Amino acid sequence: MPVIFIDAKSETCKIVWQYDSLTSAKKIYVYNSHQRRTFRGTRYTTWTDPAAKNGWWNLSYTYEFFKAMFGRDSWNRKGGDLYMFVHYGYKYNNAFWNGKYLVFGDGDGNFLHMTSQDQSVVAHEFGHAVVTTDSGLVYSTDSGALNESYSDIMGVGVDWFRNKKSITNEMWKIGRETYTPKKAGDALRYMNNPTLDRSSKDYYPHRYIGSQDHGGVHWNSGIGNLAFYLLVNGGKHPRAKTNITVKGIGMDKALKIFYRANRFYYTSKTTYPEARKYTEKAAMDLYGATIKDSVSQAWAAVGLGTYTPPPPPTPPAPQPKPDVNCPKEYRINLKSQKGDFVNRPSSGNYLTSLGPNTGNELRLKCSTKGSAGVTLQTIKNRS
Ligand code: ASN
Ligand code: ZN
Ligand code: CA
Repeated sequence: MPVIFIDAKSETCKIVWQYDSLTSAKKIYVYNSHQRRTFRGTRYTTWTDPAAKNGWWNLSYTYEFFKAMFGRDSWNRKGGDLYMFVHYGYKYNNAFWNGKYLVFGDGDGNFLHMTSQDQSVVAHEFGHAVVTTDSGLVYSTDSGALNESYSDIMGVGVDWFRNKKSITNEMWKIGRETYTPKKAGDALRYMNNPTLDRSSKDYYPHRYIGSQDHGGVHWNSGIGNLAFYLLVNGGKHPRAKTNITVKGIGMDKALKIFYRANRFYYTSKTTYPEARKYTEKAAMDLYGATIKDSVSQAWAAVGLGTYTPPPPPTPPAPQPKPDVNCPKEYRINLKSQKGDFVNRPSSGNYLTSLGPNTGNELRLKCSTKGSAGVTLQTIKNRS
């Protein structure tokens, strides 16, 4: 049965959202942790609290995104119930997936504000549940950075989906709705230019290799994030670390490639160089060699390997210009030397005798094909 949401405020009462309630197994339960670090909260049944109401919507769109884009039914692919805890902890400046629940702090009002109200944050945490189910990318070093990057990618994906599949520059700013509520225009992470946050990396040879942040999972995620951004939008490395120009393929294809790589090829230990290989493979499966080339370009642009363009097709050998008078038949009377005299045909053309000649008449044919060599010289000498 279709469930249709209509924008009652617009004059045209536009449909803003619809889904089929019979095919959707979406089950979302929102709990209030009452600002304590507990999962013994109370379940919301009324929706006046914006942390719960907007949280529900953000998770609902996330579910619908995975369903519509990849045919995925919830985080575990089996229609698993979704439990969301809001107001978790006191001024808690974070959100996370704990293996069972999606958990959202209120933030302290300076660094973060109401994390459940941020679409990219809710989708990001759901992304962790998907990664855990599909590839199990271990949350440290390269595999951890790929895990983080996957969550950011799906975060921007849900934003795009919610915006009727139209990209804006703002969408590349992860966490912009919750980050520094007193300051406009900034974000937790910038997928289109990761080093803007002053901790993320955007070039694999310069990746963080220390032990903080589980081996830099939130910093080295910038490398994957930028590769994804370039794959979608096209262009070059924002800080000119490489000189490759990526041919963009748009959001829909890029999302499907990254989803498929994590779903079928990544393992718990996948590294960045392997991610290049696996996303190329996924691109080849889905769309063929040209799109796969864009994937290679995107990774090469962030310092993962090189990209050598396929050799340009060899230009066809120049074809001899046909003689202006070709093809044509000539008749020359040898005795009177009257008739159609012709110039020596240009190279690649042939004058062929159309013998047997009758009487004194020489009949010649000029053509671009042939083997005989009756030249004009010969004709003249005959006279
Ligand atoms: N917000 C952080 C993240 O999802 C918390 C965590 O789970 N590491 O990356
Ligand atoms: Zn994360
Ligand atoms: Ca801000």
